[in-house]
Parts: sequence; structure tokens; C-alpha cells
Amino acid sequence: EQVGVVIVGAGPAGLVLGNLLLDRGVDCVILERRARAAVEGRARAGFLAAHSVRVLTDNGLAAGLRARGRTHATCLFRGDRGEFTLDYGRLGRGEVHTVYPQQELVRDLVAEYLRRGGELWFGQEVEEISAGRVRVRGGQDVTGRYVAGCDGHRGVARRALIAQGTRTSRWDHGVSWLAVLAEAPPSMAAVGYALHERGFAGHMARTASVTRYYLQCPRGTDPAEWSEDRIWTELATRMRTAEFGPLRQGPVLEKAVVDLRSDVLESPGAGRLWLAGDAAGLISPSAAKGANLAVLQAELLAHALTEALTRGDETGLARYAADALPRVWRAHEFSHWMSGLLHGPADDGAEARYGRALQYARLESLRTSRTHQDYFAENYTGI
Ligand code: RFL
Repeated sequence: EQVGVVIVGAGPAGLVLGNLLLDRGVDCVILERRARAAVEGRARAGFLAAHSVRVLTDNGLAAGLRARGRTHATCLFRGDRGEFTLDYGRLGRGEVHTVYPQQELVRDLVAEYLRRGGELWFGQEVEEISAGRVRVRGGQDVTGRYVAGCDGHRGVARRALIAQGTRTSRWDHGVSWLAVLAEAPPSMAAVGYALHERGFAGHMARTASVTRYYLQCPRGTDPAEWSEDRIWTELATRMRTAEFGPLRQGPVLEKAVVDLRSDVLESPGAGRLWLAGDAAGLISPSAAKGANLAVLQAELLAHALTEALTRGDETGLARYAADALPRVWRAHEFSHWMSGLLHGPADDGAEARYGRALQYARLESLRTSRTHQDYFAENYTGI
């Protein structure tokens, strides 16, 4: 028996796609390697762009984020020449972010998908995908007219496509972030970016009692090297608390090291296999675009697969790369610029001094130029 679409992976990409397909009357099944509790408990992103909120709202998937999400319209920059706040909700296109933890969004998407009568199998690890056939470890093969690879950056879908000859474009930003989730109320109104000669530090308000922090660290850092004490001391230094006031501390719930890398598949699908989300490309977290690109691609792919399955019309699929990639690349360009703004060189030679001076020139431009601020706002919130 063949289903319309076999979706591999129940992250934001797979779950948005599954919900949209069910809504359009396309039969699908989602296969997810991990257990439901693990998928619903994985804290990652939190920043939803206006476009993502629109897609979720238009498809009846936004009840939770409307009820519990918070709106962010400002961000703050701090450095050795003081701090300033950008009121980006009043700049550019006037768009804001909705802050809603990814695991809560995933929980909502799972519940809604099941409520719509969708099939979703947890604990099913896909080992291989070929020509519409999906092989599950220790289980039965599942065959789809199409397979949607939404299994993240280390998944099998991406490997299968690369094996077919799809090339990637890649960039390594050369730095890593210690990503910390603390059970502590936010210490700033929203997001704070601190530039410091010891490295970048970031503050992202999540909920009334949970805050995410980032600390730039060398590639290869073991999170175990970072005790709670060391984390709070380093955050205090880089966020210049002596000058701007203390951070509200609390127990560290999670710490992980994320390497800042980006890559984009030249063509996110072919034949019967189509990719969305991190499977189709990874974006460094410097501008919080990853989950938003996942939603965008799931939306585009849902339309294209629906046309293909209900009308036998594959022009949408043929156009998928051309529709998605320009927007994906705009996000990468901005993320890349953000990365250059946030990360100074680590050493102290002439080139490092040059690099740091450029960093401050970028910041100064953003502080003083209304034109630059509008451009920033448009890209910061846009997809
Ligand atoms: P996901 O979320 O990785 O989901 C993929 C799913 O596929 C499953 N899977 C398999 N299932 C079956 N068989 C296999 N062989 C499988 N292999 C994998 C996995 O178990 C998983 O459930 O990918 P998706 O859906 O493409 O979504 C992408 C986003 O999760 C990701 O881009 C963001 O989390 C990135 N990101 C952020 N994005 C934002 O837009 N805003 C943010 O503020 C933000 N912060 C972040 C982030 C990512 C982070 N980490 C940990 C990389 C902060 C962090 C710390």
C-alpha cells in the first residue's frame, strides 16, 4: 500500500508540512526516530518571524502561540562604548517577533496533527530512502508517492540527495556558542547582544522564568568545562554588569555547544524525494532563522505536493527550489552579517585589531543611521 507522502522527522518542518497536507486532503504518515516525550521536550529555537506566525495562524496552528507567546519588538546592543536599544517594531516593515519555545510549538503541532486524524509513529528510525521507499530499522518498509525529508541536518534524506549528486554550498563561521538555558527570569526586556574582547555574549528572554544565554567559545569546547559559576562569571564580564547592572541568576537547566556553520543544498529535492528545514540546509543561529526557514519551506512544499498529488501537476515541485532559495539566501546573507557583527577575532595581532574595529564600525552604523536601522529591522524580522 502506498501513501501520498511519507514524512521523515517530526520537527517543526515535518509537523507543519503534515498538518498542511492533512488540511488539503492529502494522506501522509510521519515517521520519527525519537520518543514523543523527547521530541516534545527538546528546547531549541524560540523566535518566530511574522511570516511564520502568519503561516501558522492561516492554517489553524497558532492557538498556543497566540495564548502563551510573547511579542518582542526591541533588541539591545552593548559594547565598550555603551549600549543602545533598537525599537525594530517601529522600523523597517514594522514587524515584530513572537517568542514561543520550539518545544511548545512542536507539542501544539503534534496534538493538532493527531486531532486531524494524521498518522504519526514515534520510535521509528529511517535507515534508507530510495525511490519513494523508506526503510525503517527493524520494521516494515513504507512506500509513498513522495517522500518528504524533514529529518534535520544529520538525517538520511540529505545524504540520499547528496548521493544523487546534489551539491552543497558551505560556510564555517569558525566559532561556537555555549548555549545555556537557565531557570532565571530575563534580565533585559527582550534580546541583548554584547560585544566583548573575550567574545560575544547573548541574552534571549524566553518566558517569565526561563532565559537563554549564549557565550562564544572556541571550537571543540566541552560543555563540561563550563560550571554554573564560570557561566555566570563570564556572562557578567561580557555583559558588563559592573556598568549596566547585574543579571538575575538561576540554575542552569541545559548547556550545549553549537558550532556556527551554514550550508545550503543547491537543489532541495528531485524525483520523489523533497527536503524541508534543516535537512535542506543549516543556518548558523546568529539571527535565529532556522525554525523560520523550516516553516517557510514546509509551507511551499505543502502547496507543491498537494498540486502534484491532487492534480498530477508537478510544476510546483519543479519550482520549489526557485521559490525557496532566494528567500533562504537572504536569510543566510543577514545571518552572515550578524555573525560578523557579533564575533570579533580571538587574538591580539594587527589583523585582530582591524577585525574588532570593523565590528565597532558596523555597530556604530547601526546605532546612528536610520537607513541602516530600517534595513536591519526588515531583515531581522523578515523571511
Ligand atoms: P529538527 O527540529 O532537527 O527535526 C528533525 C526531526 O527528525 C528526526 N530524525 C529522524 N526521524 C526518523 N528517522 C531518522 N533517521 C531521523 N533522523 C532525524 C529527529 O529526531 C527530529 O525530531 O529539524 P527541522 O524540523 O528542520 O527544524 C529545524 C529547527 O529545529 C532548527 O532550525 C532550529 O531549532 C534552529 N534554531 C533556531 N531557529 C530559529 O528560527 N530561532 C531560534 O531562536 C533558534 N535557536 C536553534 C536555536 C538551534 C539550536 N540548536 C540546538 C542547534 C538554538 C539552538 C541552541
